[in-house]
Amino acid sequence: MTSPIEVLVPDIGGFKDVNVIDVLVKNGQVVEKETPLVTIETEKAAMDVPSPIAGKIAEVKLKIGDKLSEGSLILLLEPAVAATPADKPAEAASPAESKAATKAEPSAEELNAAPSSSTAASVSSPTGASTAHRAATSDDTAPREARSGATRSAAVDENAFSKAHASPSVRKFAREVGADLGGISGTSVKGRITQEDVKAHVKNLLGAASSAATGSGLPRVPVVDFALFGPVEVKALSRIQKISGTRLQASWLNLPHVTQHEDADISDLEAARGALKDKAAQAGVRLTPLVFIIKACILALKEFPRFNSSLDESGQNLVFKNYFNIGFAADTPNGLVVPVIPNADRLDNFEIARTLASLSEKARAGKLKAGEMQGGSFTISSLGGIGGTYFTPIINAPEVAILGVSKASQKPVYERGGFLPRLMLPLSLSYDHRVIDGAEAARFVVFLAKTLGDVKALL
Ligand code: CAO
Repeated sequence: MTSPIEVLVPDIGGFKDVNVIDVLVKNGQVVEKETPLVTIETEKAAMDVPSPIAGKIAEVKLKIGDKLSEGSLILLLEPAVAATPADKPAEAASPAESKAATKAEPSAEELNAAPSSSTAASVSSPTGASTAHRAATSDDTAPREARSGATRSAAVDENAFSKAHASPSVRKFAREVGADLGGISGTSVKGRITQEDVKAHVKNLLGAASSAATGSGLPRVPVVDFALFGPVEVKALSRIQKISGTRLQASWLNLPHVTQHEDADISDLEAARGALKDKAAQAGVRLTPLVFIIKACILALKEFPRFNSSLDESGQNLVFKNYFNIGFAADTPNGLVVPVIPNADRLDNFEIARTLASLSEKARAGKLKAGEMQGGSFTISSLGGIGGTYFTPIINAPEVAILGVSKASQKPVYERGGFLPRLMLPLSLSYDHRVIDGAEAARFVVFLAKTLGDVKALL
């Protein structure tokens, strides 16, 4: 077993306290001579410091963000057994030797001789450190590249590639995987492109290609390694979240959603609800505003039956339902569920309140049966007990509309020549625009608001 040698920062042209912007190796990793170890960045360029010899990394001694100067310790390296005399550990550790060894990336001339081997904008700096200059130097390299007749991927914009802000090792990696650096946004300091950015870009392209192949054709969101930016913790989604997530996404993608907002004046309703509180308590129920909102929705659905319909599988016919099964979104420790109050139109207010309470309790205890979440014809999502004003609920497809309810608050309303304090309830109706026109949706919410203001209709 060979004892580790120290690998130090070589001559980097007199720059001091330069930033470590990437650590390219890990403890225990086997490296070849010239394998890039770290990327450092001066005011002028990013440089890779390559390994002076082949071996195994014993211990990396720095991290991203550290500041280095010539002679700073980078890591301890166990030399490979087959080390040549020129690669003797003691010699390799000295900055002078490192200087000789740092010419890891091929020069532009070498590139011309061996076009397939590596980077576009990498040039050998006077110090021997391999650097990725930005705009200024890349202009110099571009003509030489052109003369070389190098074979490049047709999809790569060479000009943009050469101007991209990336270290030589990242450029080399991008060449190897055929990625166009010009089309990648860097996530590191000052927009520098990291190897992870290149990987994410390639994954995205592959993902897009595979979804195109499977027919969805949806562009994918970027894959980001969050751990690069700070400590993270990974927790699995709950079973309910996974199921509802898929359904919500299917609805969001398949149904053209529009949300219509309206305020309902529930001042009189609130007074009536207050007057009923004792009676409700005696009956063992809690009359929340949601009870009356359910009642008002049923009246609105009877007036506008399209909102209680669904498109059939062919998408060519509307199925009108002659029942009023009202679903309501319930927030539970395991995620969102939607219990259904069957035939809610046949229940009085106390019965609605009782069913709401028992289904909510079951939902929170995770005891809802599958049948208690099926057969809904219209859904209400009430955030009124929590707060907020308006939101855009996602339709519980194949239903065609959903009512979002927010917290009622006192607002000045201009009436009979002056402003009066009125309790206003924010309503947000999302609807499937394939089935419902905007004018019809506006009529629906206006009717609903009027009904909520009409206590007699709701008691
Ligand atoms: N405006 C003002 N106050 C309201 C209100 C409103 N719109 N709606 C409810 N409140 C009040 C209630 O009156 C009650 O106050 P009191 O105890 O003083 O009477 C309090 O807020 C709490 O009500 P609640 O939430 O317990 O009862 P609810 O009948 O309004 O709602 C349920 C039941 C199950 C729908 C609700 O608890 C819930 O889970 N809501 C979240 C739904 C959700 O997550 N939607 C988003 C889905 S999309 O991610």
